[in-house]
Amino acid sequence: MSERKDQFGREDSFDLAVEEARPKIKQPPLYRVVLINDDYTPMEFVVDILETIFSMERTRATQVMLEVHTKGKGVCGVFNFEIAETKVAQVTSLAQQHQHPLLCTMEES
Ligand code: TYC
Repeated sequence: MSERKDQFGREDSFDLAVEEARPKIKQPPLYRVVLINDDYTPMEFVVDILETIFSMERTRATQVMLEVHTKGKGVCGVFNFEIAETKVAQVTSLAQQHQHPLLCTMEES
């Protein structure tokens, strides 16, 4: 046993086993970025958005656009909060610049 003196000169033992609390760690939440259908945004514009902002190949971008067009909404990708928020802002800004009513939102996945 190791004997040492504490700050008041008392003998004390310092061999207590102290277990550190396990850090409570959790995976950060992920968010689906979703496109909403409307009657006015041109199909070509939506395909361009999916290619440029979501890095999709043209074939995939066309599939996703058609899914949104026929089902009302569709997922463009799943990202952490900051990236999802940035993509939504980029889509919204481009749609506004071109005066299209295209809506893009995010939902926790
Ligand atoms: N429905 C639009 C049209 O017929 C195309 C479209 C697809 C619009 C997807 C929005 O998120 C959207 N021109």
